[in-house]
Amino acid sequence: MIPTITAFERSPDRGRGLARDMRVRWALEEVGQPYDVRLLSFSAMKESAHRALSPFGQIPTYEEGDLALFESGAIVFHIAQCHPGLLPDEANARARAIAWMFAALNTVEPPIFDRSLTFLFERDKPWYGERMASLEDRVRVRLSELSSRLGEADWLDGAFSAGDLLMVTVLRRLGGSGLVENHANLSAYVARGEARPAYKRAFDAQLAVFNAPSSTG
Ligand SMILES: N[C@@H](CCC(=O)N[C@@H](CS)C(=O)NCC(=O)O)C(=O)O
Repeated sequence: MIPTITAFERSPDRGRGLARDMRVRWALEEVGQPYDVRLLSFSAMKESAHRALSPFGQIPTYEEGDLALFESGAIVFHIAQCHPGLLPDEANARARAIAWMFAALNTVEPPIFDRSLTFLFERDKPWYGERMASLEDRVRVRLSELSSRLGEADWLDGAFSAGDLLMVTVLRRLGGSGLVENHANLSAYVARGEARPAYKRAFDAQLAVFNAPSSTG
């Protein structure tokens, strides 16, 4: 059965692949699972039909037969559980890869996402400079810790896993800030993720949506 995911009809990131459908697309491409995409306007995301799938009126969602999921991490986890390739078979290695999935979304993403929100929506506030400095300090600490753990390895724990997939998508949100570039191993890690053929297919697919003539102008 071909799953259907949802994505922005017009992504505010202008095709840079920062919206969270990107990680779901990438996971599906990694495991070779074809998928359909239903594109949503910002208003459609808040209507009851979509809220039945996503209580918070957000993308991405995932529908496959009787199953409807929201939360990109849960969706990537489901894909990784249903197909080989994104989680190791050995039980302890699998548990560690899942720990990295949580670390990406629960420990590394929050300060990075807060920084993005502040940069996008709070630049006119009198306290912007102070707030940004404090958020960037928090991001720097996390990156430094992550860099120490990664060391010279290609991936966070052995072979590429769903943990790496999520971590790379989280770090990409810092593109242009120079923060990742302070750590050569993290820059190389992100580049390694972006060089994967499955990543490229997912990126091109979301970019094609942005470049397509829009029905809403
Ligand atoms: N924790 C959720 C966050 C989902 C999320 O924030 N989606 C964004 C796009 S990346 C969205 O729909 N934003 C519009 C909104 O919240 O109204 C996940 O990982 O799926």
